[in-house]
Amino acid sequence: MQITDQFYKEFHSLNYVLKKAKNILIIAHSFPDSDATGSAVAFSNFIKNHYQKESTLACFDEFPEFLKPILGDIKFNHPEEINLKKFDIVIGCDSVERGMDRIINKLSDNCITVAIDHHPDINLEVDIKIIDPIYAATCEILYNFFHSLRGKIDKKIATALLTGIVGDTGAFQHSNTSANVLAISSDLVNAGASIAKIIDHSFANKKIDTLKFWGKAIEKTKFFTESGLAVTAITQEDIDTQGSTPESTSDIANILTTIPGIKVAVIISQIKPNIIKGSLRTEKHANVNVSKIAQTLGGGGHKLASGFEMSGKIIISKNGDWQIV
Ligand SMILES: [Mn+2]
Repeated sequence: MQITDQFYKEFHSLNYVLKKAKNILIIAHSFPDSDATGSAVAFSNFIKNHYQKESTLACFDEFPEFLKPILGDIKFNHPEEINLKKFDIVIGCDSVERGMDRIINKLSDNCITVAIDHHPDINLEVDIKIIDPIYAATCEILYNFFHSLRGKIDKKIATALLTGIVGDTGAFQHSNTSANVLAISSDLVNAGASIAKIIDHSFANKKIDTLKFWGKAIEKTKFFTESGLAVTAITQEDIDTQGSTPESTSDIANILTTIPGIKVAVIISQIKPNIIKGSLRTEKHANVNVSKIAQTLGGGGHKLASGFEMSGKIIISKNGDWQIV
């Protein structure tokens, strides 16, 4: 396996700060997914084993129920319910502009901030920035950090890291599944992580509510096969149902882009009575830059995932067809 020496300096600084730190906070992003949760859990276990220190886990939302059978019955602390001033290091894991950005101004002046992320266009100002969209998951970057320290990756840590990798690669189906991702995953399986168990809980056991929500969206999908486009609409009524979360909505886009012949998925959601939000998703191999489309519509984002907002209302006709007026 090729272990990159990228982030050599950052890893060195992070290790130094962790050695000195007394109070460590790890924050996962809002609506935490497998990667955010897996990386936070892996990191706190690593800190316990490698540095013999406890750390605090925080998130603005609760620990995902579906991950408890794999990662354990863990609780996230709500950032507003802990004394943020006491921490001397705060580490944001994954999508740091969806959570860490909300606490960064409330920390003590001496606190060292660290962002570990694989999302593009992150502008959050931190002391140690370990960010590169080349990685499939934040858990992949964490693996490299643990490996660079020659730290022991036990079964618990391996399971948490693999949970993030499985989540963000769609169980090794997305184009971000690089040779390194597979090599790392193989090492994690060797350390005791079970791919079958992780996949079972991450995907197969989706709640019935989620499946119903997906069903409604897939039913409404219009396929334009000549242009490789799949467009669906999520009404306010759909959004108000149990299965609707930002995560389950983005899953719909992932499902649609895996359909042969579909290059771009467009999800139109009625986010306010007269405002619609469009989310554009594509896969790397489709060779489409959806941010250009989003920009034309007054929005933005990056090559593979972009969005826009505009006024409009989704109208469903009697025969179940829909249009935007
Ligand atoms: Mn991620």
